[in-house]
Amino acid sequence: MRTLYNDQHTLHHGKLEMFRGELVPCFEVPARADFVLQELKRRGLGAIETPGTFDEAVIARVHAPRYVDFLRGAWAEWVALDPANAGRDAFPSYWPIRTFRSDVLPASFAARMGLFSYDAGSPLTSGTWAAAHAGAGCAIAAAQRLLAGDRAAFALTRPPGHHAGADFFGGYCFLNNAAIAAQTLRDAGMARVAVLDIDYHHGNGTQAIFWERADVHFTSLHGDPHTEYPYYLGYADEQGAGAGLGCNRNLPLPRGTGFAAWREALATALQGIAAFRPDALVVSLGLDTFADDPIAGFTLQSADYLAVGEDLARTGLPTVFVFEGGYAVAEVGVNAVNVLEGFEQAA
Ligand code: Q9C
Ligand code: ZN
Repeated sequence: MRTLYNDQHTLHHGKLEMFRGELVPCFEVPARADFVLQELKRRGLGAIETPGTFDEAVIARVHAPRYVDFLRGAWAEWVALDPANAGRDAFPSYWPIRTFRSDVLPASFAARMGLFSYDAGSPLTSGTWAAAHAGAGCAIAAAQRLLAGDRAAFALTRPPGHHAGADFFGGYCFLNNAAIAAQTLRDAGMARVAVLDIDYHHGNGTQAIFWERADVHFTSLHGDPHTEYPYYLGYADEQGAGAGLGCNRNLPLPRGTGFAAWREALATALQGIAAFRPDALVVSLGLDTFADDPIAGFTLQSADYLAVGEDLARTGLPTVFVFEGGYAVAEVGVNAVNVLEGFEQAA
């Protein structure tokens, strides 16, 4: 299968993130994508292409214009506050939680940082917009490969996307690449698209984007939010609303879950997706379900990812894979490519 990749991802390189009261080195680093790229080449999985310019209209169908405008100009605003800011990343410090207003767009940059985010773990850097924008282009181009008749395509993107909502960043995510891929398929005339999120963390952004929609089915397998990030969404009783009622499915699993139980949940997820009769599948491919991941709690082994790919191939659906989390940096390439190769062998 083809990989859509843009080396501009390296422009997003956060220095530190807030963790347990101190700033620690970022887990979400450029080397993650480098390891995946290297493994793709080593195993000759298929052509690796860099998309050219693209029509941004689909981004505006997923994200709020005032949020996209903010992201595009955020770094310049941050440096304008103090020239010394050029040497440090931007973090939010204030959030409009319940009882505050979110309809007013404040003039203050600090206030807008908080309005458009939900955690202090996602530094905004000089190259965040360029990298996220190029990543969205990869997601669009991967969706277009399906429209051209390919069975599958891989968007090798970072920063990741599934925690980003219509108008907020968080969880290392700024633009929701999986949602952008799904919307691209819808805009091209596919009637129904399913998004399956197998990152360790619940895909709260993707769920929120499609919450009231009947045309995009969202299913997520993830660590139980009672104990796992992002904590405030991802429970089993969240089924969608309005026209989208019944088009959202969460399968939370306890910290410590191993491959046998995880794979059973995957089978449950795939049955629900088949019942939706989608025209295509978008997989939010997080590899932080790996046993040695430093910030997650499942125990999948590298060989298990081959079986994951095989299970996904048996849906028979045209499939876009979108790279999400996975922080065991040295192993993330083997684990990601195992999924893709398992898929190709069973397809
Ligand atoms: N310092 C994705 O996997 N922080 N995002 C967890 C570790 C947030 C993960 C605590 C984790 C976000 C795309
Ligand atoms: Zn994750």
